[in-house]
Amino acid sequence: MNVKDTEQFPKRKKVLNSYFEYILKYNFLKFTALVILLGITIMFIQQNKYISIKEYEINLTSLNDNESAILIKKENFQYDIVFNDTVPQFHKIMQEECNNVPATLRFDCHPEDGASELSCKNRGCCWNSFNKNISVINHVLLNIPYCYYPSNWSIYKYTNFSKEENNFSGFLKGIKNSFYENDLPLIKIEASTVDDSILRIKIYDPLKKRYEPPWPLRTDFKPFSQKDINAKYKLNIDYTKPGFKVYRTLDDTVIFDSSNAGGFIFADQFLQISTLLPSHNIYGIGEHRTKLKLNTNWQLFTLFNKDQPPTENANLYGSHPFYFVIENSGKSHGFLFLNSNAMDVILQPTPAITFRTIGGIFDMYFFLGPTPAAVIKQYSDIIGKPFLPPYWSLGFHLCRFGSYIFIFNDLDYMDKNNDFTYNLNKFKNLPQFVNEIHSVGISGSEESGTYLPYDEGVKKDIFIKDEATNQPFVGKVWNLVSTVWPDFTNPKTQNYYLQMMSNMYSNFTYDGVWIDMNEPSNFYDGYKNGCPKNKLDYPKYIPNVIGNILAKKTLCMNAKHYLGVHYDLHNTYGISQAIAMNYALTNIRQKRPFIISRSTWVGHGHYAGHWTGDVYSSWHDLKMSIPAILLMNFYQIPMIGADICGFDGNTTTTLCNRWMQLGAFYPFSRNHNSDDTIEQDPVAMGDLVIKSSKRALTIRYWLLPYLYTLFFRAHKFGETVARPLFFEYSNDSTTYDIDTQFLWGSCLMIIPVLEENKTEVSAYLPRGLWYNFYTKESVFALGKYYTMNAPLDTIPLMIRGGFILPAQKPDNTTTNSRKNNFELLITLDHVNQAKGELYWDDGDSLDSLEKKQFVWSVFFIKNNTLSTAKVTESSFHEEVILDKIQIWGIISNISRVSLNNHEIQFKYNIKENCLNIKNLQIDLRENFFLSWEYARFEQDNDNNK
Ligand SMILES: *[C@@H]1O[C@H](CO)[C@@H](O)[C@H](O)[C@H]1NC(C)=O
Ligand SMILES: *[C@@H]1O[C@H](CO)[C@@H](O)[C@H](O)[C@H]1NC(C)=O
Ligand SMILES: *[C@@H]1O[C@H](CO)[C@@H](O)[C@H](O)[C@H]1NC(C)=O
Ligand SMILES: *[C@@H]1O[C@H](CO)[C@@H](O)[C@H](O)[C@H]1NC(C)=O
Ligand SMILES: CC(=O)N[C@H]1CO[C@H](CO)[C@@H](O)[C@@H]1O
Repeated sequence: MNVKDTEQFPKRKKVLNSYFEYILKYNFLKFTALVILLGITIMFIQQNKYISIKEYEINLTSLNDNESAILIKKENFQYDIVFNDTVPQFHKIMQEECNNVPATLRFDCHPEDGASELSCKNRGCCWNSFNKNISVINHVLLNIPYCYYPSNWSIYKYTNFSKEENNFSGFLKGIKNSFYENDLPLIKIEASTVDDSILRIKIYDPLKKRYEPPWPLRTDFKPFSQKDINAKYKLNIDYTKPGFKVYRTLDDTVIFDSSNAGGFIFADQFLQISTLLPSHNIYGIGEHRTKLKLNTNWQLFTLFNKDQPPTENANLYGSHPFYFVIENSGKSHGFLFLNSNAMDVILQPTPAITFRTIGGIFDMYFFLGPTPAAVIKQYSDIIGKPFLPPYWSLGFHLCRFGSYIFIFNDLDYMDKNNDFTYNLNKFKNLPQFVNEIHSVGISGSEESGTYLPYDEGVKKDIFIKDEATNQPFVGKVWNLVSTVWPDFTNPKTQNYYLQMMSNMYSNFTYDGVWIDMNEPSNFYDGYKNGCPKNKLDYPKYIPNVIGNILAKKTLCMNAKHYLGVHYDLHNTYGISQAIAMNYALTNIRQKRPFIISRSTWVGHGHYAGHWTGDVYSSWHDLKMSIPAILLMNFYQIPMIGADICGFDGNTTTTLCNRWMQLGAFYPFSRNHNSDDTIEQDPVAMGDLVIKSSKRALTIRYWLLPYLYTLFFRAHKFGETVARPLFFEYSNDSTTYDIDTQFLWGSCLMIIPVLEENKTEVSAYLPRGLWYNFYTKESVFALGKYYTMNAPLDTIPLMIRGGFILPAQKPDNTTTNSRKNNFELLITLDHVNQAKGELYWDDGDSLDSLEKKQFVWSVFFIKNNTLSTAKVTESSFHEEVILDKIQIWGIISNISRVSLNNHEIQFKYNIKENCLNIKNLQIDLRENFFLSWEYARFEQDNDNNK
């Protein structure tokens, strides 16, 4: 849920264009003062309205808050303006340095409102409005800057640079001031590495420690060595400019170049770095509602965690300052700007990107790929790999915000009547209840001695505090009167939380927790009466946050945490809570914790999952859920789903029907809606929705072992679970912006219908052999769009040739499904090979991997033989029985099948080209091999044709 206050889109930066806007912007008193100063000027303006307004608007609007100006009258109504310039350094620029900057290479030198020629030139920047040709680009969210950095703008220069083998570091010395206060006079730049594929460059204050986030827990870094011959990167510094370049050694592609992109600034509350990008294929910079592939046409993304229903161009619940690029060669690299402050990220058609933050340091990581999947894996090496989920969490969840809040996963209820849905008695004994922590806050207004969480918190002194009084910071969320917030950066909070969660557990043995409102959300903008004037809440530059103030629906930025101020810690509140919750649940239940959290930050997926928040019941939201889910997989939060059928607003039968089908393939599959909307569980939606939900969810439950194996691989290797086509086909550029279809792992393609009443869908099939999941028909695709049938009760699915998927006969719950025998679905590729794997354990133990209590086998087919091999030695206490195998794509008759050299029964379906073998009773804890022979007679017949 969210704070229900509809908000406008953020105010866009603007250039003050008229005298009247100027009057509107500055308060009247100030204006009156100016009027007196200008005296005769006003008369002049009145007399010669048009021209003089046109002229003066520029100079008047150029004043910033801390500047003043005096007009000196000269002859014939000519005036000189004398500035009392509090900016110490005037930058001198040459016109030619401005003229040679093409429009796409303009980096914005005046991101605040009110840019004018004078304020721009005061920063040493170029001012130039556009000719018609340029300004006709319509619908740009961020205009092409009028005020931009000249080609050689720089306020730092390198000193003392050392390039010794084991020491690549240097200093930048300030030579001028930026417009932003408190520029750092001296900064240090330092390079280190993690391995051949990960380079880290840190730019920080060597004299005074500035805030650096404590998460993710860092691995050890080695000093960078330019002579490391294995390194996939090279670093190059041109000492004449304060930037650097990172190259991919293999093909000399420049993957980062900050020396030729304007405006490097390191002031106390304004840090900015830009780089040229090698291509327009860029992904990431979450959490935002966007297409999968980002638009580089002057796009602005703001990162500041906010209780904000997903809409385009808004800062949402999480912050992930990470992107990756597919270069023109098909190779990929990634970049993480590890900084937790509020920031703007700007993409422009150069192509180039700018990171502009208001605190912390520059801590930058480069991931050399060279495939998108390799970039994500390298990223996971730095931020931590996803948690291994309990098996039950992969089931279908149904819940509703209202008087009862619970989640269960049971397909069976669809066969019964609707009353069962909310009949607590029926589900009382299922283990799948999840506790929703409704608001993260603790009520701060119960009578002393009556509310343990508050009393204990005060006693232990673990709440976030007010800057002035040192008392708990009091706001309001769902609690009746007031709310205070635990400070999860205080080491004492972990045990406090453990105690509170244990108390709750003794009443109600929950299995998982769902944390909402932890951006953290507040019904007030800071306090009831806002935030007191202070430099953290009102910095000179405020990123383009919804609501235009940082404290909008959250805490004041000067609120105190154990580790620092809310200004620095806001974006990490959610992850700090997820870490504490993960610790509490692990200790209380001694089983794998399952946590879903709305607020996220870098590395969140190691502790918890996420859902995409308060989506609306609309076709647009259905469609946009796909990029949202794929993007979270990039951030290594594979446990992700959108509220199926939509959370806010009333759903419709046609929408909910298609959404249940798609939602069956969300890694986290949950139907959830608001309390003020119509019921939308499948049963309430009627026969069509029941039918298609059962159909799609039965496939999900059948494939749960495959899904679980994908989650295991994410946990172990930093892979994605749901992924876009280009992860598997990164050399096929047509796949780069496909986000209306996606894959589970390498081979199951999901092609949802995203338009009302459509019963056909056009889907791109990359080159290779593909099988229709329902009909087993195969097509050797040529890398083009195909039209698929999509009856109302069916979601089109395709399986790529060459794969082996573990499955299990589905049952009504995950617990029951787990007890059934296993099956293998095998699709041969064009050379009759296939591969796949199964990871299996008890689904709930904390230490299955450490204790080697699992089965992990790979399967492969070659020369008409299916063989298995264990990946590592392990044991497992239960039988893991493989009962059934189906092999698709066998195009001639089979005469004989043998298992470990013993002949066995089989069925060959000549119409479906499918070999079926049943009643196998193979225990997958043992290796086996199964081979088949083609009927000679059939083959001869074929040959004679
Ligand atoms: C400039 O402004 C400051 C602060 O308002 C004032 O103290 C100073 O006298 C002014 N200087 C001139 C030259 O007007
Ligand atoms: C547990 O239940 C009892 C009785 O309903 C109630 O008084 C108490 O507040 C509950 N404790 C927690 C931690 O929910
Ligand atoms: C949803 O439907 C209910 C019942 O028909 C109605 O009362 C409510 O106003 C609707 N809500 C919206 C947002 O349309
Ligand atoms: C889809 O079909 C439903 C039911 O027949 C109808 O109410 C709705 O208007 C149709 N929508 C579109 C976009 O055709
Ligand atoms: C009327 C007036 O003084 N206009 C000035 C505004 O500022 C620009 C740039 O400094 C001058 O060129 C104009 O003459």
